[in-house]
Amino acid sequence: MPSIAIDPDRLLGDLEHLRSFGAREGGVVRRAFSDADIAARQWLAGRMEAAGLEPVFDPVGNLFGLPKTDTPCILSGSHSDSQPEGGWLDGAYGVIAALEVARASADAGGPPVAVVSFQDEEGRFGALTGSRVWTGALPLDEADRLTDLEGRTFAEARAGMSGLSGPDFVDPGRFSGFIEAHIEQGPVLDDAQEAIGVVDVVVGIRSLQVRFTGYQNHAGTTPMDARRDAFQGLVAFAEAINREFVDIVTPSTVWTIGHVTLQPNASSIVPGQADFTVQWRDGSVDRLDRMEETVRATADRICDERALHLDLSNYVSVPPTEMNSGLRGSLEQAASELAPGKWRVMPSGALHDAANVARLMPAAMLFVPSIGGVSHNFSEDTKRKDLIRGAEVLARAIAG
Ligand code: HGY
Ligand code: MN
Ligand code: MN
Repeated sequence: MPSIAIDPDRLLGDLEHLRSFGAREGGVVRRAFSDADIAARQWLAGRMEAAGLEPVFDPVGNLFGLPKTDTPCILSGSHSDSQPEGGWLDGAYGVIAALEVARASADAGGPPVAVVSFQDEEGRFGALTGSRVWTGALPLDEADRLTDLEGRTFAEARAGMSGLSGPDFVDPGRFSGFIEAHIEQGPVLDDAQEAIGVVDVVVGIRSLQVRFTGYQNHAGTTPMDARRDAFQGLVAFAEAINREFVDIVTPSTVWTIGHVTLQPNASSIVPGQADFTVQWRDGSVDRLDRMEETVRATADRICDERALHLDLSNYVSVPPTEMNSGLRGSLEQAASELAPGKWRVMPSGALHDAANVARLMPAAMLFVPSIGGVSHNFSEDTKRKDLIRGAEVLARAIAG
């Protein structure tokens, strides 16, 4: 098997170009289906074509670069959409590293490599929407009913790409396995001054969109005991789950109320409506179940006690996912050759498309360090030598 030599300048040059779509304060704002996202995907399709790959947009905006081969080949990639305030490497790194390995392999007469940029990994409509639909974890008609925080549906958003999207989904049978390169997004590798993480398990996540509806009233004339204050309900809910989780969680369990909107959000009006997301993550299904029971029971109780109406929607559940031992072994071998003494096996506390793709085929992940462990922040960054080393490990794992 010929050794594949990636081109560091081409890798870094494409990463910097992708960074220009939705560029903001060193990071990116590139929400799924936004103009910046669609422009970035069109540019990626051009780069795939220039690499000899056939660019194919599926019905939900996932972009594949398919090599000409009649035997199943390895698929590599990640996502190119971002958080509302995203770093320039989250997802983007895995897409460009995969493209660079595909090019380098073709240049060296190595194995064909397919490339993918999944859509809406960052969950404008929930979480990992594009790969959940592609892998069958989420039926398309159900996905189409998902809404973003402005009330726009997934169907409306994806219609914005109808000129690019084909009618069919790419057959997963075209691929022998999936490897995703990603920044760690945490402090472990950076603190240890290591270069490569090989993932053994991707934690599971559950999340819900919650609405408490009370009664909007005058903040000066409404006695405290006559209020149906949705914000106070949210505060009571947050305090209650923090208390009740103590007997369920471990130090590595996390939970977040990350998005909150109040209606009408005015200083002299008792809030009539509170909309918020609650998500929780852990490596154990049993613990995720017990946390879910607590979330639902606590929301019911708080609303009963405070005469609030409860609505739950946009439920997301991705189970903890073991990575494939065979592909993991290839990554470990490559890491031990290219980063001897500077790599480790580790879990992923962040969610990734690999967790969905693992439902259909062998899947594995490798990490490169995040400086200061910072991510989902405009200042997210990785040393350039680590970006290059990660692509070299990916190339070695794919083509030996
Ligand atoms: O939230 C996550 O874990 C991923 O970065 N979307
Ligand atoms: Mn990501
Ligand atoms: Mn992310």
